[in-house]
Amino acid sequence: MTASGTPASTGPASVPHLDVDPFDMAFFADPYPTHQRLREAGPVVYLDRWNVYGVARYAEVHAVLNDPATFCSSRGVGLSDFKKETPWRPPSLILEADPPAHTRTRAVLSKVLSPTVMKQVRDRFAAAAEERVDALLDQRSFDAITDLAEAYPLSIFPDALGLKPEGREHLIPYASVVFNAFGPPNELRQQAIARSSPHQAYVAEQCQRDNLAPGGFGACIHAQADAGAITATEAPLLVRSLLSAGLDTTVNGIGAAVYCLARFPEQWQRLRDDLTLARNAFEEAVRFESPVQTFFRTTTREVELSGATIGEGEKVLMFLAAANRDPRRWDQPDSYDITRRTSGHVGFGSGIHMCVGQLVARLEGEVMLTALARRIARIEITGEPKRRFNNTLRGLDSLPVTITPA
Ligand code: 4IA
Repeated sequence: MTASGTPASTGPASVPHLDVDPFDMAFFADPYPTHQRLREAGPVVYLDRWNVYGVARYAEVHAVLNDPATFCSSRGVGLSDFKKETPWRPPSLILEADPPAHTRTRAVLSKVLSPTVMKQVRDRFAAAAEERVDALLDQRSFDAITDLAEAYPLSIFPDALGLKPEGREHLIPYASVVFNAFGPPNELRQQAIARSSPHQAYVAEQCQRDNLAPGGFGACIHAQADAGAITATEAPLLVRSLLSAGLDTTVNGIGAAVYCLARFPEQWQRLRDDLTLARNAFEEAVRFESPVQTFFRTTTREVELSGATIGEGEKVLMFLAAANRDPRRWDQPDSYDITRRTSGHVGFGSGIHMCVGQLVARLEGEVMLTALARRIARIEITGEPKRRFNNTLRGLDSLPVTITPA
């Protein structure tokens, strides 16, 4: 059954049907009441608007993520089923793949983004964070999204990849297309894809071996082709994964952390009193805001999930953000608490597909929050935060702040 062809009145009788659209502007503006409705309606629900199953409780989101043989990724992790529709771009060799194909590409990116590699880039990432904070202290009043959450990753990640300076303005718009494209065929997705050609052309070109500086993440991926781990044809597509997933995610993760710390001054004070909390303050922001809000899987067979029977070839929408605030799993889920035991949150996913770049994200978050907390006494929000609307990513377009030096 396709989203376009099925009357809303049909579908599975055994699960609650909801008429909510988790991809419309009203939902994005305030998803929390709907997240609660989704969790309370039952362990598995059916969303008539898009003809998909949904899971919003922690237990079911975790279960789906950890059964990749039944809930596969190779038919796409957006609404579109690659078995029925042509993908908007060639599928990712890691995100949109299942074992055994996934196992091989995953091993390559794991090696390229390993703890050893993090040790090599750490001092550079930390120095750049200090430099960014220097500039912000000169400004005093600035936009925490453009001047901090975007400016910092842009000052390190493209260089770490080995990209040339020209054309980097395509990176965030390209990622924005990627994340909108996981959603349903609404205005956001259709407009994003319609305008994607220049961004796609830029990205395809930068993935080529000759365009990636020696020593960078990109060159390391191509070196894995020499070692026989992947083919020379696969290497550019794996570089594309870093360009797709490596920048806008950390922009929204750092943006989330700053937005949390600006709204909850007592947490900011705790961080200032103990800078070793920086890494967990970032992790808690990923749980609390869940920059990546949702993802789909597709069933490979009929399956029973918490009493609901789901047929083969059905899309299942996982509400990562709702699972990360499920009161069945978390104490005071709606509090931002930098000393919380955050492990087990699904903001980076879970299981075999869990974020392969998580060490890069955590490194950026940790060194930036450390640099901020060391030198800034107060962060005040001085204007209306403006939301950025995307089918998958949650974050702000603008967050006007004024800082007071320590
Ligand atoms: C890829 C889930 C998100 C962070 C993501 C987006 C794109 C890709 C991977 C992950 O293109 O491989």
